[in-house]
Amino acid sequence: MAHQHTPDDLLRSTLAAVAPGGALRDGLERILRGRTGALIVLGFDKTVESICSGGFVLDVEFSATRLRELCKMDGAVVVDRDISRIVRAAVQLLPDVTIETSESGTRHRTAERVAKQTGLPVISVSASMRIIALYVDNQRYVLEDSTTILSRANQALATLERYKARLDEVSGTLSALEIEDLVTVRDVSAVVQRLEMVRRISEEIESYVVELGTDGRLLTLQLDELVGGIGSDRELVIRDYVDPSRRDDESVLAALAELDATQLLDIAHIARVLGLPGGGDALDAAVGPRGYRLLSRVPRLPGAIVDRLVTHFGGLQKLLAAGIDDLMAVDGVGEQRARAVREGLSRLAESSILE
Ligand code: 3AT
Ligand code: 3AT
Ligand code: MN
Repeated sequence: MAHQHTPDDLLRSTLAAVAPGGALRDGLERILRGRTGALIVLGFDKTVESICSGGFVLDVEFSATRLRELCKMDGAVVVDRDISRIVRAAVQLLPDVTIETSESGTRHRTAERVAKQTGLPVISVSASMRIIALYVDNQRYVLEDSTTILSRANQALATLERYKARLDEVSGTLSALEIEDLVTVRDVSAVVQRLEMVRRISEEIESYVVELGTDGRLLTLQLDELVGGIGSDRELVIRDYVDPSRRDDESVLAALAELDATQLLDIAHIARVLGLPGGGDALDAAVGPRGYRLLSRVPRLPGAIVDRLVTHFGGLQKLLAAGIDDLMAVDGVGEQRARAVREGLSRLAESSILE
């Protein structure tokens, strides 16, 4: 596991470490079947050392079977941060008793306190309740079996499919309006809204993928098929319409990610995040794209050339009106490339009108 910065990252990487398909999960399942229970600290540093009492000092390669055997003894097992070696077994952990814990049994109280005191993930396998729990900072996370997670993931996938269909609709409309120079703030905001909704549900599915480990392979394929390439569209729409001198792409994307569910449904709110006029009639105000998104649909056009074309022409309409000679005035655009751009844009214009 890499070094962590936020609690969410740590939970995510811990979920990945215990996901099905890995040796740690295999060991935990064996312990669960053996009904012996376990208390495992994922990481060994000065703090952990200072709260370890008794037990054995080891330095053996980690394996599922070794973990299972060592957990048959009373006490805790400590493994190193990458879960490659087992460094202590049968130790009594003596965390600071003034740290609050909401758990009841001594194993679980200890697990929660050790996680809080050391900042390292701690796993408990309950002998009596037959559950595997992760303690990460202040969070407790009970692992579920893959069937349960998969059914939730499949529901999310069905939602994603609906969102994606709606996104395709509104972005197709945007393309057509861009070509006809009829875009309003509302049309842009609707696309940004739908892109964000798709991003959120995809992120949820990605976290299931992490948790499912090897049981989530099919899910990854389905997710990629639905949303591959959408990430760049979010940036392209923003670069098309947000004034870069007023706000940068990153902060707009961050602001969108922070909207709550109600704000996300409010088109005027989205318009304000984009820095476009939002209130009342302002949603019907006309706006025009710089052309990044549609130029990205022209095959084999390098990003540097797209940038130069946008800077040179200053807007999609001027690009659409440009002839071969006008295009060739741009640095790096020879006759062949000028024709490719011209044909690419014409083809987009034709296919948009047909929709
Ligand atoms: P056995 O010989 O197995 O009975 P042991 O010294 O090996 O005793 P365990 O670690 O198996 O003890 O703990 C058994 C139970 O004793 C677990 C817990 O319910 C209780 N226990 C142990 N230490 C404490 C404690 N400090 N406070 C309250 N209960 C404790
Ligand atoms: P179960 O749900 O019964 O597995 P529990 O929280 O009720 O867990 P117990 O008091 O029954 O915990 O203790 C079970 C074992 O947990 C006993 C010992 O092997 C281990 N354990 C408990 N406290 C500590 C500790 N401070 N350090 C190391 N091992 C501990
Ligand atoms: Mn117990």
